[in-house]
Amino acid sequence: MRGLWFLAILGLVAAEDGLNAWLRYARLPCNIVKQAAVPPNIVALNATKISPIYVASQELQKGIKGILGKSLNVTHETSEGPSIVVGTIAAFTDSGISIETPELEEDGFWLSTKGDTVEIVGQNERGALYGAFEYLSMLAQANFTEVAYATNPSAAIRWINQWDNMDGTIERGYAGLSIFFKDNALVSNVTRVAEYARLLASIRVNGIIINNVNANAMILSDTNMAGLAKVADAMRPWGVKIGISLNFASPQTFGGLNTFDPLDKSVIAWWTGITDKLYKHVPDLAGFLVKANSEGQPGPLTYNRTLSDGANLFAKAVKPHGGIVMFRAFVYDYQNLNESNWKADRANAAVDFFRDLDDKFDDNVVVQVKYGPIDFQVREAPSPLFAHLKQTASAIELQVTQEYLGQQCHLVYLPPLWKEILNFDLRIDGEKSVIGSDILSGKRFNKKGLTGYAAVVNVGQNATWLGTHLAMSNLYGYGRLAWDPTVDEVAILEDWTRLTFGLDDTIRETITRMSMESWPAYENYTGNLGIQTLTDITGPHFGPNPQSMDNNPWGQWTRADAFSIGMDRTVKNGTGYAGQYPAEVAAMFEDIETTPDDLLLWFHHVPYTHVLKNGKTVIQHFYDAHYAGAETAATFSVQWAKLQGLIDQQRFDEMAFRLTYQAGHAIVWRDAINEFYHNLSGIADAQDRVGKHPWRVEAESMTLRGYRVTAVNPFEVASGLRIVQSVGNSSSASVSVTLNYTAGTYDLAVAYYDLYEGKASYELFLNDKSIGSWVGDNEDRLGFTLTRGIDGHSATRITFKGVEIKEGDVVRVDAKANGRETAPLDYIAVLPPGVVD
Ligand code: GCW
Repeated sequence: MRGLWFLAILGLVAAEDGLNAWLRYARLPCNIVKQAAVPPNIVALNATKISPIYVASQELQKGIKGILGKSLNVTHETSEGPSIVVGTIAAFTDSGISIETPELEEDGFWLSTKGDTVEIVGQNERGALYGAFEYLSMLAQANFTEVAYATNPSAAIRWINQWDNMDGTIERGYAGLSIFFKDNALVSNVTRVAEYARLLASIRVNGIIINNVNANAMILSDTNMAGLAKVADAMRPWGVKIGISLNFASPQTFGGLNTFDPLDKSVIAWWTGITDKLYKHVPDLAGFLVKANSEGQPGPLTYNRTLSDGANLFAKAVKPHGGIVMFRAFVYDYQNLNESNWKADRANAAVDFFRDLDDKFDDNVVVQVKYGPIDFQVREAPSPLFAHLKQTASAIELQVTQEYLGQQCHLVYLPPLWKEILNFDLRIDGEKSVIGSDILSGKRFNKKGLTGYAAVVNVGQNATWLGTHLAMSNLYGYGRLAWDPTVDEVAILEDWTRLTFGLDDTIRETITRMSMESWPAYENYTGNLGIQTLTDITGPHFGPNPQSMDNNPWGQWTRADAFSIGMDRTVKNGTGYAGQYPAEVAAMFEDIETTPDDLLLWFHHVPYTHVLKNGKTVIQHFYDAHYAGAETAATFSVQWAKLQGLIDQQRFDEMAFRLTYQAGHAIVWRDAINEFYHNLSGIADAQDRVGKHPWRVEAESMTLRGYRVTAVNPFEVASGLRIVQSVGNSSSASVSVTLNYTAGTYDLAVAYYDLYEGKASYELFLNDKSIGSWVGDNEDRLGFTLTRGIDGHSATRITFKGVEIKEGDVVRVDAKANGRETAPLDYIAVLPPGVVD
């Protein structure tokens, strides 16, 4: 015991794998523990083991033991003397404890630590559990102030959408296989499911759709319904209700009917029967999520029925059971969009499809709207559909999954992005209509109780849940914002950091700074001025591929040509999208003068030489922003390195690896985008950096043994436009070069390509002395969507720091191909301190 204390004082904490996320309940230092006064007993006003109140008492006992080292008793009867009492308002009243709480709404709670008794009072059991987590969060952050306050959720719907497939894979999953499904059935071991529910309860998430919106009808089989019941049982004690995504064609593909027409009697009867059966297995099923007529999914339009006919079909089936239908607004024609039509615009789709349906939905339908009209891009204008749903309840869809935002291999803290949207005032009918606090709260259109939030999350079997420790601040932040969209994004980070890594100021300041810099940096190096994330939209959505945006029907166009760039979405001359906003907002976006720079190319098509409000031309801003973004990303691993010894080794090493990877990949992004637009526009970089790399030696210019020079597609992902690949698959090969730099200490970076299905090995030498070796095994270490090509996704680099180099030294890389990996090399950079290239 004494040994542990000693280690804790030194800050040498045991290795952690991330499984407990922000619920670690790590012991506070002794001097702080001394200041804490907690009552000696816990009284849980419900003794039923599966009740959230009982769970709350167990959590309080476990947490206080961990944080303060104190063992508390749990009883279920009120007693004399100080205690922590947790229960619902009704239970408090029944026990004869008089409490005076302000009005509590569903899931709300009252927490009082004044006097010698701690009162945790929930409007319902779930609320009481939230209150217990709140109290534990305070203790874990050494916040022992006396408080007495009530808090209520801003919105009733605070859900997660998992995109888990029934075979156990996850669509856009970067953290391993599903914790819900295996071999086309629900898992039988629900340990991780319950642990996930615990995490969700602590951030006040109250519902989860567990299967992919691209849904498999097999989820409705008898066996799978029994499996759903088991999953629901595992999550219910934590106050998390489950729901499922439906495949619209199920009556035909699974039920054997010859139609799935939503107005057909046999179809209606079939869905009613299936729904009744589901509710027998899961009596508190939250409801259904439906993706219809989108990206090849079946839907009512097949039968010339409306989207509301489709939604109401399910709404009627769940109505008697108290369920709701989340109907996705992500409906667009993905095959017939034609870029040669200047007026064509995918961004128009949601409003075009839903505008006339506002009075057509049943009252238990919620239209679920992605935050922007395209698809989770690095910056989007807020969806104008919120302004058209006045009679229909709406929920916003956010994405914790970093599909277009670095796939959890890049640090990108998302609450600042979400808050741009949530804080946006749509000025509907000339009145204040802030998306978060007015619309999603249900206040603006009197829809309270039926509005809110859904976040796509790709939690998988990886111990870190999301594949990487720092991405967890996004999940935590989602819960905090869904409860209260006005919470400060820095405050969220600071709480999360203390809970996840302890109370050290350096840790908190460092992680907060890096995280707050991360979204702007990512935007800078992947696509700015509202042009979207310039990623491979016909591929895995990870690395750069700007030309993939255009000349296809997907509609994420940039309309970039040799002279100009951007989508003209004005009413006067473009697609008319700007006119989908209420008048004041429409006028702002219609006029180039009042459109903010960061959405300029979202709304306007301009020459590369157009001068921004910041005084730069569009093209020069592109160049500068990409350099600035990569430079900021390069500081992350340097900042992180300072935390060595303050954070346990396991989490330190795992993050150090990823942040170093990000620094390298940010340069891949920077160069690809800059090369591409430099080539397209023919306009020189005023600072003469693009295409110039004085500190690089291109592999194609080295002495090659067993290697040959090849081109790459897209061209801009290779420095100097060429790479080398080894000849013959498993032969050993090498590249070498005599350096011609003045003597000094340099970082040596080797740029190579790490593909799926192959693990080439490499060793770097300086004058025959080994500097280090590595294997192309990112597919095992990173978890991003895999690629088999030599492209912007596989481009990566490794850096060896502080190497002494003098003129005439010979650098050599020996390599062995493996599988698909031909040990492809792009360049070696010899970097003086401070140079990012
Ligand atoms: O963002 C796109 C994704 C698809 C996804 C779709 C959707 C589940 O690339 O993977 O499908 O959106 O949101 O329905």
